[in-house]
Amino acid sequence: MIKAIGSLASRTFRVLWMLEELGLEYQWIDAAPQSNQARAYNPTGKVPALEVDGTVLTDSVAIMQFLADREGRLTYPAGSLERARQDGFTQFLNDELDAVLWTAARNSFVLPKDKRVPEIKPTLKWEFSRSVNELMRRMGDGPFLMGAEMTVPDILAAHCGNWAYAAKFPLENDAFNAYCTRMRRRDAYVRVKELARK
Ligand SMILES: N[C@@H](CCC(=O)N[C@@H](CS)C(=O)NCC(=O)O)C(=O)O
Repeated sequence: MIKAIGSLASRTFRVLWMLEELGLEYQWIDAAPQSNQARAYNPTGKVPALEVDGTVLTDSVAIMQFLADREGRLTYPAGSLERARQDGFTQFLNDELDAVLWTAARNSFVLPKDKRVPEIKPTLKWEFSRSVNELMRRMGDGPFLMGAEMTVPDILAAHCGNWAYAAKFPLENDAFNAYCTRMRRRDAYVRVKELARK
């Protein structure tokens, strides 16, 4: 039995997207970050969490990679050169896109008011744009980051694209915008969006 814990407006979206891509059965618990419900699964109150056979897993990218590895889909096998390149994309996205967006969020509404440094935001936006350009250079002709095969970092990249749009980051790279649009047309993505209306 799989339970996915966390709200759609959080990184939980990625995990639900992966579950839908893989066609796995799961129960979704719509818990806001730092809610009592979230803390019942993860003492830090952070989401997403994934409960699998009674064990709670945390951290969206680790969860997505676990699910892909377990199913042997949307990933190259561990130990292959392709997997090393795939993991390179995943690390790059975590370091250069997710971390930048998260730093902006922390300095906008997550940290206590007296700890926030809003002046950092223009620098973060500049860094984000530079990293998106580099991501597209690394992708080449696509249609996915690794070429013909969709893998874990594609969900991460497209989710960061959505996050950037919501956070009013500039999205000026046409190739990245077209890539995100393609990803948002996937049936699994649309099914997760529909969860909001249920
Ligand atoms: N590395 C973690 C980050 C989890 C995280 O920080 N989630 C946010 C919501 S997207 C959260 O729960 N924030 C509440 C907090 O930091 O107190 C992941 O990828 O899941």
